[in-house]
Amino acid sequence: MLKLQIGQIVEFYSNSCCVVSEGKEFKCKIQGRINLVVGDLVEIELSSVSNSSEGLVIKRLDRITALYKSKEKVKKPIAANISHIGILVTKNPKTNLEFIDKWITISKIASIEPFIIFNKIDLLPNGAFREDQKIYERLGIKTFQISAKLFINVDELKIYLSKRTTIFVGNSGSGKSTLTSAITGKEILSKALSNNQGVHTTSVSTLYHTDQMKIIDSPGVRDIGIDHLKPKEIILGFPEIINYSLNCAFPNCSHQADAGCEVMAALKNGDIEESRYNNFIFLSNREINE
Ligand SMILES: Nc1nc2c(ncn2[C@@H]2O[C@H](COP(=O)(O)OP(=O)(O)OP(=O)(O)O)[C@@H](O)[C@H]2O)c(=O)[nH]1
Ligand SMILES: [Mg+2]
Ligand SMILES: [Zn+2]
Repeated sequence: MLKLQIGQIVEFYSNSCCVVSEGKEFKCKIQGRINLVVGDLVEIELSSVSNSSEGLVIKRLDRITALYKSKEKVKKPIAANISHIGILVTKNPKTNLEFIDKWITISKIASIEPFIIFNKIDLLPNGAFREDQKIYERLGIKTFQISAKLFINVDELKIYLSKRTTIFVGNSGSGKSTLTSAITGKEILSKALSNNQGVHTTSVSTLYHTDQMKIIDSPGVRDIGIDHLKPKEIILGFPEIINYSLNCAFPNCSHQADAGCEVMAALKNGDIEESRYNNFIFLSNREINE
């Protein structure tokens, strides 16, 4: 006898996965060639007689949201059914603003809310992130300044994450696993910063449930591929540029040297941040640059 249940993928490997359904974890094989990713909702087939913790994924339900990146020019899903992306930003390892703007762009295009977590403030003088914080708060992007290790401002972040499904993204060593552990109370190994570089670095995305929220801890990346985005789509990651571009004198304005360009005017008087403008131009023109 077989029974069917709905569950959510909490870890996905190349041809098997771990699914949580009705509060229980099942190691599942996958029927056929269903394309799956962490966060997917699936129908699983279980044996109704045995109390086994094994099952078979037979169907994927429609995704409410899906976050994509590109790898070697191929579009790949990173996670499904998430509402928020927490971008971890640190001074060590150094996170650059282009990396942040790329993540904001792919999340806005996926209708997922991005926010920024400045981490490791215990190692820094007061106000070390003030400039970066100003750039993003002006855009209405929520920011937090925390120490995942010393639990500074983690409670405030927990309130924000309540009832949401959030994926933490960022460079390797930025503290995603440390923060996931601080929030969920689960023991998660973090990357040791010793000669043993790379030990306990996260290798697969894992979804953790608490009563209040769901968190996905993802492997660190140095860069995020966005080749699947067309140059014209990039502006969707730059709402302040959309705003000013609506008043440019020419509808096909390139926002670079054109007469009557309101974007250039806003850049000159400081209403648009230079780093945001430069990243917008760079990412929009990247096919030409490559
Ligand atoms: N001082 C300090 N160290 C931190 C903080 N958060 C994380 N760390 C340290 O930074 C190192 C990397 O932390 P991880 O949580 O493993 O980083 P990660 O982003 O999960 O790394 P990957 O899994 O490789 O992507 C560990 O040695 C942590 O103890 C913090 O707020 N303050
Ligand atoms: Mg990790
Ligand atoms: Zn313009």
